[in-house]
Amino acid sequence: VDRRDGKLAMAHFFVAFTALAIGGLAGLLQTLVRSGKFELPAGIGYYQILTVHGVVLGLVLTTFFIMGFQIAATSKTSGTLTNKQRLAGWIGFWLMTAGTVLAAIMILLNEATVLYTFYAPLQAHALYYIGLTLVIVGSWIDGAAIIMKYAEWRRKNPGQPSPLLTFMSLVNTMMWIVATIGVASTVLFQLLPWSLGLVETVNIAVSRTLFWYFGHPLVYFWLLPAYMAWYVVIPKVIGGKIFSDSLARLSFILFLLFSIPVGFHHQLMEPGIDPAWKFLQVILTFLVVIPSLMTAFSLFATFESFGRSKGARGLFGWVKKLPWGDARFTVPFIGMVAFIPAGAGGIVNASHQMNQVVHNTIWVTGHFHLTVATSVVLTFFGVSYWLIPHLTGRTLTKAMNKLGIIQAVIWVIGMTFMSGSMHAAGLLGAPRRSSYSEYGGAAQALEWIPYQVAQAIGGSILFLGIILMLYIFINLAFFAPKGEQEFPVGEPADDAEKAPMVFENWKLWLGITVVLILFAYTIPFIDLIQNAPPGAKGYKLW
Ligand code: HAS
Repeated sequence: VDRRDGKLAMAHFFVAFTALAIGGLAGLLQTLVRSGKFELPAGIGYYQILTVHGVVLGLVLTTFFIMGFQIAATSKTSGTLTNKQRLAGWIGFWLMTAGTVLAAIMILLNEATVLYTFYAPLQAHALYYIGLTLVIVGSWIDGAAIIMKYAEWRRKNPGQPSPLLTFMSLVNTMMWIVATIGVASTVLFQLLPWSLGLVETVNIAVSRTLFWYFGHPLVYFWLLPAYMAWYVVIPKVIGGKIFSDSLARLSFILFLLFSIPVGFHHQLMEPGIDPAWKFLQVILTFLVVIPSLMTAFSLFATFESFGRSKGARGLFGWVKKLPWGDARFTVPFIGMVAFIPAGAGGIVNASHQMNQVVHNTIWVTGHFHLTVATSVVLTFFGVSYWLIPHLTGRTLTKAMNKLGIIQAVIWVIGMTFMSGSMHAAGLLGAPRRSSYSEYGGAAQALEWIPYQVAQAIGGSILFLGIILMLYIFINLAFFAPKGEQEFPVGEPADDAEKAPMVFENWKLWLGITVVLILFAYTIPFIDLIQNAPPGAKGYKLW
């Protein structure tokens, strides 16, 4: 990657890892409070800390890391950004950073204790919403750098499929832009005027629906960069080939189509939405599971083909041939394994009847600590081990490589305690998003307490993992020996056919995406507006 593009990507990573430090500390404090053995000092509230944790890790760490990674990946595979493209990247970066700082100040002042989902009736200071708007608009401009580079590559290489990593970055960017229209609408047209006192009420059901229109593709926006590493980088790291370039493209296109019209699976327990539309969106949710199953298949195939090419025999002989001592492989691999129970939990959530058991319990928190906070985050750490030194002109030493593996093992131990006990306590009915309480000595609540102590133990172990990760990051960014670290980009298997050009037909894919969204959401939105309770009708738009 060109040094100038590297600087842009690194700027994103500095913000991302600062977020990791702040958000990780907030997470530790939360688990300690919930264990009942610790009280927050200086009048700091539990929900304030919970908001810091969710916003800073769920929204800031992820968005900045992903944008930085995708810029580096596009620059590597489609060529150095032009000055105009890089300028878009920097403008986007600074807007996002300014918005983040503004939102963070409001949370620290306790003026925006609205959790990371920030939906009504919780209300924040207007400056918080303005901060979020800057982050969203900034991310669009940042993403424009990738779109412009892709368009330029296609112009220069007519009739050729674009480089796989660029293609994947583009799909994720487009999915993000389509999805953020939902959250931008509720922020700009509902929450901001409401917090400024311009309107007295807002239609809460509409605001939550707009949020989840965005909220579900948001989780795939986190996941797809991990899939980029799994599909393209890992085969090269292990010395193998990409199982199928076309299958990888198809799975990304399926994510674009099916990620968005599924938000109702977060609202299955909410009134005001006709069950028939919930049913439809549940079906679409099961369709969006398919590209993940394709990914699992493809990864097993990559690993097995590689192992067999090295002479492995028997059903699982290939496992022994994988490079277990290489953090660039082992750390994301642990993330992949975690995604098996994580995804199974997601399927439980999406099943309407079972959702009634787990909704709003801490099971859901356990689910997303396996998905985003293990599968995705460990993959991001695994990517950092080669990408940060690649961008800073340094190398990953043996000692740091070993520390990387130790870090992942610590993470898994901490997460097994924390997420495991969250799942278990959730099945016993423990609510999510609640501080420590004995609920007046209720027998059921007493059952939750040992699990909450286990969560605190897990949270403390995870915090150690965060300190170790920050140490590795600082080493790779500033102190590791100078040298050249490879940016591993896998190649398709020798007998692979060229990817068909239909994958690059954006009119077709974006067209189907829009049709599916309109199909899944138009009538429910009309219902929500028409059936709004009298108070909500006070708002002139909705
Ligand atoms: Fe989810 C709630 C359903 C995936 C994140 N989810 C959440 C929330 C978050 C989140 C943050 O239907 C909470 C939001 C809030 O604050 O309220 N989720 C799903 C489904 C999937 C899913 C069906 N979620 C994710 C991913 C996330 C994420 C990914 C972040 C990155 N989720 C739900 C539902 C709710 C929900 C409901 C609402 C619950 C409620 O009531 O509030 C699917 O996409 C999962 C498909 C995945 C698989 C696994 C495939 C396995 C692979 C690994 C292969 C491994 C290999 C290595 C090859 C089917 C690809 C193995 C090698 C060996 C040797 C073993």
